[in-house]
Amino acid sequence: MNLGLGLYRHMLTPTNYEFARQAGATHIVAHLVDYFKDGTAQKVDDQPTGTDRGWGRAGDPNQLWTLAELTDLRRGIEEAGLKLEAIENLDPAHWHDILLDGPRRTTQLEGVKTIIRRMGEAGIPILGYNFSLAGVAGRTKSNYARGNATSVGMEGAYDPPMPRGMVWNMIYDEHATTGTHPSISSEELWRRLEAFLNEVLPVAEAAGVKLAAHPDDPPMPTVRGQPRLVYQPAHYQKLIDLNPSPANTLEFCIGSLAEMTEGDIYEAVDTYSRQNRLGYVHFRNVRGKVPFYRETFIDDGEVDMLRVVQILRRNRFAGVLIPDHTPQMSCGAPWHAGMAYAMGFMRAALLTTK
Ligand SMILES: [Mn+2]
Repeated sequence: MNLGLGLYRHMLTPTNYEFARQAGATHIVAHLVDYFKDGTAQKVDDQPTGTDRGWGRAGDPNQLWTLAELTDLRRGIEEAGLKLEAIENLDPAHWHDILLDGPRRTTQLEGVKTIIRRMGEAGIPILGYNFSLAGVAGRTKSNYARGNATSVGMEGAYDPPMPRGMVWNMIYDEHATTGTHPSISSEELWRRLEAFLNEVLPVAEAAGVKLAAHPDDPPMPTVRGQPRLVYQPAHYQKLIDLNPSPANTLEFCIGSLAEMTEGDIYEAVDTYSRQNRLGYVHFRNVRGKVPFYRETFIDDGEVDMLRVVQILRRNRFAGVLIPDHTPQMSCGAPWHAGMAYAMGFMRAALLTTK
């Protein structure tokens, strides 16, 4: 089991690679989607929460991540003495009509296959994704965590209809006609996911890349009036059972799983790690359940994180843990301090459960 750090696009710099190594990381998970592009006055040194208009604008629909870009990224990280374990998330610009079953679906499926082939060629083993219409929306930010630290949470359901031109909490078409996306059924969303996996997993397998599915964040049955896929721990089994490919894995988010109203977090960790289906792990802690929860410092939530590591160890999980999100610490570098704090805890957990 290895310690990693997730870095947002604008943080993929040699200085942050040094920071990761200093904090004990051996691996990096890179976000290539720019969540902060033209967003409404969001701080770029914290996880995005956004407004009713989402986080910001999606990327260029006509520019897929190139082989050169991916190879340079991997090389830069290796030059710093680290390994690039995963790319986290697809750009809504590249797959909005796969999510929405829109007119560009076939073209975008080919685009995603191209990205996966290029990742394989560039030597990047995992693509984390979140198959969601509303995306990570409806969360609030306040001084929720210990010592008044700024953190993210939820203060009730969030179901304003989703404007046309928006998906995955980003704007992919600023010129979309006014109006909103009609709500679809849960069955329809599962059908779209299954069709996506059946198309893409054979390509991923051939390319030596694993797909890893994040559960819903926040794990509500609906957000913006649209259904969610994995908002209870048992739904992950349904996703795994859709396709037996070894490339069909999970971006296993302890925080999101702990926010779910059903199930037991330790049982969930045991069930899915025993099946050898974890791509990588988002290692974070929370208090409460949807629709009222708060992200906490790693040692201050309701989950016994050391017990989680022990279960992963027992089931021989050999992949990477990253902190996912942490509260912001009061100092000159709130994001970095929060991450360093979580990683120190994780390093100790990994050393003492061997
Ligand atoms: Mn997560």
